[in-house]
This record gives sequence, C-alpha cells and structure tokens, in this order.
Amino acid sequence: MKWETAFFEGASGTSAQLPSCDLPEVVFAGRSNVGKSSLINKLLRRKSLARVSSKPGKTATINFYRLENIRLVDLPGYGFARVSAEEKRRWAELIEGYFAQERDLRLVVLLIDARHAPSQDDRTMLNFLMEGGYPMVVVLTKIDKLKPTARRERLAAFPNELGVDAGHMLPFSAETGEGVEQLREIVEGQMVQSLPVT
Ligand SMILES: Nc1nc2c(ncn2[C@@H]2O[C@H](COP(=O)(O)OP(=O)(O)O)[C@@H](O)[C@H]2O)c(=O)[nH]1
Ligand SMILES: [Mg+2]
Repeated sequence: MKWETAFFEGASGTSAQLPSCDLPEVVFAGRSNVGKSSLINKLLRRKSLARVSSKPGKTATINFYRLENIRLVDLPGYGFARVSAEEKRRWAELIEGYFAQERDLRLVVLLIDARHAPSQDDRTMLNFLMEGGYPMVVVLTKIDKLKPTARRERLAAFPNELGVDAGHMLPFSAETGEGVEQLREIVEGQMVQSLPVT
C-alpha cells in the first residue's frame, strides 16, 4: 500500500455530512490526547498531515484521509472532561451516526494509553465495538514512556482489564516507531482478506 500518497479528504461535524460509503475504511478511535494524530502521521510517513496537539479535546469532527483505495477515519477523541453536555451529545450523534451506516469497515484501531489502566470511556468504547462485532485491534500508545518493568506489568495487565486477547493488542510508539510496521501489515491484511475472488 502506498501510505505516503494519503491526503486530507475532508471533515464531518454531523452525521448528515459523512462521505458516501464508496471505499473500504479503517477507523481510529481513542480518548483525546492518546496519540491518535501522531499515530496516523507515523503510519502515513508524514510529519503533520494530522494535527498533533498538546492540549486535548480540540477535534470535534470526524476527519477523513484518503489513500488510493482506502479511507482512514479519524474519530473525534472522547473522555475530555471540560466539554459541555451539548458537545457530548453532538459527539455521540456523530459517532453513532457513522457506525449506524452500512459502511465497508475493515478494521477499527482502538488506541489506549499504555501507561494507565483503561478509563471508563475506553471500556464503553471497547464494549460498543465488541457488541458491534467489528474487526478490531487495540493499540497501546506511548509505550516509549514506560521503563521495562512497568512495561511488562502494563502489558500483562491489559488483557484482563479489557477482556481482549493479548494477540489483538499492539504496543506502539510514535516516538520510536515501535509497532508501526506491524500496524501497516495488520491494515494491509484486512484489505487483502476481503478482496473479491475472481
Ligand atoms: N512520548 C510519546 N509521546 C506521544 C506519543 N504519541 C503522541 N504523543 C504526544 O502526546 C500528545 C498528544 O498527541 P496527539 O497525537 O495530538 O493525540 P490525539 O489527541 O489523540 O490526536 C502530543 O504532545 C504528542 O507529542 C508517543 O508514542 N510517545
Ligand atoms: Mg488528534
């Protein structure tokens, strides 16, 4: 896959504005500040296609990135405490509206900060995805920030905390590049798998 050909396709603030379901899609979800924009840039070998912010909670739209035959879907981050009830409703309408459509959803990448036990919002998102039966991988971000002992402890704890098989988790660092190539392979695998048989 030609990752570096990606370009920003557009942003949707309401579910009525979503692009038509004309391409296979890979979705990225996680709480704000988890490292989603950094991961997308790393994946696409770009410095700043997706905007990286030290202040959480700014992206309130679904952002779309296009490669030749695939669309990357950057969901707005959740779990940002200082947003109004109105903003939360809008977030829910947007996300639920997206998942309610019949889209060609090949993979959901759920990002969780490797340093901490999953938050209630992480669990809610995970349960929503598991109940929907979406193909999913949990990416454990900012793994570079953990020393070896803490890293071992967190990686051992996550499968129980999340109820997800360790084989569906990937330690990741946008800083060191750990996990980037594996994630590319996972995405590519999901694309090949569902190609029509001729
Ligand atoms: N050390 C480290 N910092 C990271 C990593 N990924 C993101 N960050 C930092 O975390 C902050 C939030 O990143 P961003 O990609 O904007 O998160 P988003 O809100 O989920 O899109 C920024 O200051 C990033 O530089 C990582 O893998 N390692
Ligand atoms: Mg972001």
